[in-house]
Amino acid sequence: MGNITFTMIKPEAVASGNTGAIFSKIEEAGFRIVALKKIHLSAERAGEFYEVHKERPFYGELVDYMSESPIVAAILEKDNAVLDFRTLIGATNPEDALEGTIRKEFATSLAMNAIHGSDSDENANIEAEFHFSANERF
Ligand code: FUP
Repeated sequence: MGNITFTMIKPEAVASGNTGAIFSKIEEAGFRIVALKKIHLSAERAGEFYEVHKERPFYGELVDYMSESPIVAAILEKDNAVLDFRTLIGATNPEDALEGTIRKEFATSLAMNAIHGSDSDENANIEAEFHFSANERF
């Protein structure tokens, strides 16, 4: 069993029909899907998820955006999952994302950057537990 990371396909990428294409890239890169679901976050749940950014100027916009329509959440497993997944998705701002990364191909702006990836093993576990119970993981 490798390490885990947590991801969300964000509202604009789900709404534009790119969920399957993004998961193809994720599986081709060697990640195993441990848990998967489509959910519409309430503003309260989205706010809780991004609590670390509460004082940042973009927090309100981020919460509105993440709760505007459904997301697809997943737990992924692979050796070195957190860092390898951050490499696969690319820089937070799609203008800085390298060719071949998910954000380069699917993100539309810094705010609407198509996908989330945990930034540490500790946060991967916190975020996975935020969205999935033990009996939803396989
Ligand atoms: P990342 O770890 O790459 O998801 O990026 P951050 O945790 O720094 O930011 C979380 C989300 O806030 C980003 F995915 C997009 C949004 N954001 C903005 O809208 N404006 C900013 O200046 C920075 C981040």
